[in-house]
Amino acid sequence: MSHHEYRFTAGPWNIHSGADPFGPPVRQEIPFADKIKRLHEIGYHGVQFHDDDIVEAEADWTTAERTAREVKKLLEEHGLVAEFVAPRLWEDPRTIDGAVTSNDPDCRRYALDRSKRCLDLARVIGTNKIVLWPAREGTYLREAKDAKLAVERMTEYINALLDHDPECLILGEMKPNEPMDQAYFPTVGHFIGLAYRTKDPDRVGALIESAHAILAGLDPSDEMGYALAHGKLWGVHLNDQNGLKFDEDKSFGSVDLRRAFNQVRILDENEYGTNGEMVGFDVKALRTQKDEVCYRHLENSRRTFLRLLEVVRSVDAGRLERLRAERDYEALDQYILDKLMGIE
Ligand code: GLO
Ligand code: MG
Repeated sequence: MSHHEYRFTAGPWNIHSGADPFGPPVRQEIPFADKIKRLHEIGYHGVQFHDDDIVEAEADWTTAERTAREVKKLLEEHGLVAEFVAPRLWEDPRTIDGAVTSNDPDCRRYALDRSKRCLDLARVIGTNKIVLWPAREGTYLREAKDAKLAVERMTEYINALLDHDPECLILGEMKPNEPMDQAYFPTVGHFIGLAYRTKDPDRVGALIESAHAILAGLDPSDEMGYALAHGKLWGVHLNDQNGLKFDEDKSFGSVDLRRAFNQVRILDENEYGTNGEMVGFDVKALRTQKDEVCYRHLENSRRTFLRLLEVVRSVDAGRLERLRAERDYEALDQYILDKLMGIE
């Protein structure tokens, strides 16, 4: 197995002032250029963007293009690249009841136009990947929308994006709930099923977020295995999640180290990254964190990934195979625990 290097990314939204639904910001807002500089200093290679992290959604195209070029230049000055751009479709009043699955055709039109523009922005900033997190493509109550039509609308929407940019790659980032009660595409399997219904399945894949899989009651590394088996794991949002509650975006490995170990293991065993895929984190600093240490969650997540990588690569494959063959899963269990405790 090759021992390739990993490239790490995070989004500007991962460095934030700590506001939550119950309280105001508790830290200074950090200028975008400072975030970029610091990401490079702490060992990151790229940046994930929403369209409006680059330029406000209402800007005319001339302004948008110019601003995107400036942002690209800034990235280049720090040796960074853009990993993807995601249309932030969930904040505009026109997407209150969904962007793609809204019952209102004007709202759906807005969402499609904005998404096409997102593809154009992605090109300017130097990536052909866009990420779709279908935040409001679901319902608060069953009777509000048509579940079958929702799938048809999502397929049409993706087809329109594939037509708009014949080189683009579309990565679905699925989450079962929050902000909606029930999402129409709660897991990676749902989205990959839909990918095969589009006009160019080879350009439709997935980004898997650990916390989203956990919220669906699933193991993130198994979800990754599913996408890998389809050749469709093109991005990850590694983080952690303590049970079934709001999406916590905790530092990678901070709740369940073994679950994190297994994510690193499946990625490394399948040489994730050798086709240009990056290791993205979607982690948030704890609200209690002071200004001067507000990047620590990003430093820690990267450090934990790299440390777990050493553990993964130190696993004795022959021993593992033997224990599997003997079906001695108790011994296997303890072997992995000892590895994680640094005893083996
Ligand atoms: C929220 C999602 C969100 C996306 C981001 C990029 O639960 O994880 O943060 O990752 O908007 O698509
Ligand atoms: Mg995410």
